[in-house]
Amino acid sequence: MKTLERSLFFAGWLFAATGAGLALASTAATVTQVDKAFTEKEISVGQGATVHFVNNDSVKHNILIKKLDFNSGLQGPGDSVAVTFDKPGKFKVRCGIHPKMKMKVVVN
Ligand SMILES: [Cu+2]
Repeated sequence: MKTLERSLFFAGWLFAATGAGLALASTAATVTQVDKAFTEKEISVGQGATVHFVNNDSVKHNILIKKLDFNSGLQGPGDSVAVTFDKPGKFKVRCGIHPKMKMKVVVN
């Protein structure tokens, strides 16, 4: 009986660990800014995910997400801006300096 209980416990633990691993896969993402453009037009992440916007350009950028009331201020070359998406939905991300820089984050 004790052995069976232990086996069930282990199976449950394994399932939980695997589930956590899958959840972790969608809790972080990186988008780069190069040549005055975002490297991704659209990304999908899980609710609660943190997206890192990395300025890999030679000019300053900015991260503006109206729906989240988020404004990073000036983002110099090499600077990374982290944004956590707590709510599901579609979020337009723009650069306040370069109007043509746009992308979308879909939070599931
Ligand atoms: Cu920009």
